[in-house]
Amino acid sequence: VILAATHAGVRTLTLNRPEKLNAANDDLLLTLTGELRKAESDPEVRVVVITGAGRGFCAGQDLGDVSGRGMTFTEHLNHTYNPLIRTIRGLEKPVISAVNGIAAGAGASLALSGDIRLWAQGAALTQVFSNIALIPDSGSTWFLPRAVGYQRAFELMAFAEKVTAEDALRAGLCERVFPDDSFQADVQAYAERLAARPAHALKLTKQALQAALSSTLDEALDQEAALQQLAGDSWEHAEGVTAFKEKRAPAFRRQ
Ligand code: LHQ
Repeated sequence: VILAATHAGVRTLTLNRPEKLNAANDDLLLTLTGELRKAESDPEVRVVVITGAGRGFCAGQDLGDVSGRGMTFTEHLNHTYNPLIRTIRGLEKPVISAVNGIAAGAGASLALSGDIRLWAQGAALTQVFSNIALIPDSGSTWFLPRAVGYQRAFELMAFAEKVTAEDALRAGLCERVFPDDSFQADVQAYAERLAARPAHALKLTKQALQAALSSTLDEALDQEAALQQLAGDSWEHAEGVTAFKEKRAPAFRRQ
């Protein structure tokens, strides 16, 4: 259900149920979470990319799959989707959501959850939950209003309106849009550029940014002061300063 490969420090995890637009069953969700944890502890991996095989990114819960039926909705979310989203956000390496096609329901949440969101021109996002009279889950109620504001988020959720790549870029739901034809290569090139950045500093940046999303300015200033010490004590910082003085590019990748 998940294809995994590493090239040049970039671990790409591909949702692989293309005939169902990569709709998620428990196997896919638990395998993806397990793969993220493996990527975390693999020293070769500096950046993780999550993408989909075929024309879809992820169509959300597989509505034909019964694997979650022995559980309540709450138990199902706590067993599969919530650990996945928490793992993405808690990972000490950057995670890129590479949205190659339609992202619907919990698939839209997955698309929104990356530290960086790269979209193909033909991709789209839809909060389809209300089509089946459910509420947005897997973090959508948290991610979407932070990007588009409360009322726009409510409207997108109420009508399951499709957001195109162009609109997503304008609305701050993605950072870059690449042509469909070269999407995979463009994502890999982007991810390799990210992999060349200082991994330890990015880990601390991810931590500081997430803490700041739910803190006061006072708390954020304290958090920055504490984490800056860890960054400042690192070999990466020494290398960055030396490289600046020597007027050369810093070498942040040692493996
Ligand atoms: C699918 C699916 C799918 C199965 C396309 N399942 N087969 C829910 C419940 C419990 C606990 C936890 O949380 C959740 C969270 C959720 O994610 S709820 C939302 C679940 N997802 C949906 O309701 C999306 C349903 N799909 C759609 O609305 C459309 O398929 C979209 C808008 C994604 C794409 O539309 P099209 O591009 O027109 O493609 P299609 O509809 O023709 O789909 C292609 C095939 O994929 C088709 O199969 P077929 O055999 O007819 O070719 C679909 O049945 C299948 N598929 N989504 N979620």
